[in-house]
Amino acid sequence: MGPRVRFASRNPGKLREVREILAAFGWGVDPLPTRFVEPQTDNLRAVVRAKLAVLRDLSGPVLVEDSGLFLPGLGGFPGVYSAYIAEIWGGPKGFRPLLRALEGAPRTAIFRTVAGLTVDGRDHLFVGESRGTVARLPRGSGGFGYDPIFIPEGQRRTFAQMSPEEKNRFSHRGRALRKVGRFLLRPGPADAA
Ligand code: ITT
Repeated sequence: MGPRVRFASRNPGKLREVREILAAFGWGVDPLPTRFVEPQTDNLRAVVRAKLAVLRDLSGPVLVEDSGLFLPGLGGFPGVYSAYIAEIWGGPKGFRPLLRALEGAPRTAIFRTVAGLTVDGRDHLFVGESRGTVARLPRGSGGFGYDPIFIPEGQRRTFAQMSPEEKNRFSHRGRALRKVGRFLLRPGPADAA
């Protein structure tokens, strides 16, 4: 059995993607279901550092991540509140209030992931971004969360209309986690650019 990292998250969609992405680096991923009390902050890095602080005493590498959809047309909303907004407006409701709020506003969108890895008591952060636009109506049934309304730059389909491999190629999580994968293979300075 190859090397393994524990991933502390309660989101099964994230777990599936993190597994697929790190498998390409020869790393296995074990779930570590953890309920975090997230600090009230508008900063993904601060959320990730707070998650890592809870886990630092565990042995072996432990991974967390926090993601958000930032809409410049709505002043950056929902951003760090993405999980809460998905809970009340997502799923079968199709994010209708969010789509309505965007009518007449710029539809550009940035999906951002900050991944945090703690190894031997030291924390490392890695950032990944995917730029794109918000679709006028939800499309597709793949992925999770905001995938039916996010179209990455240069594409016509939403993340939810793509295969998992295709989404990972363009996604914020794919970009952040490939940095984690490279770091796990050859630890050096973390790439948190
Ligand atoms: P954790 O246990 O890992 O914290 P979470 O779902 O609470 O899981 P976040 O706070 O990072 O995680 O949630 C951000 C929200 O954005 C949440 O509703 C996700 O479903 C959504 N989201 C995150 N990554 C996404 C992706 O790749 N595609 C679509 N929606 C995504």
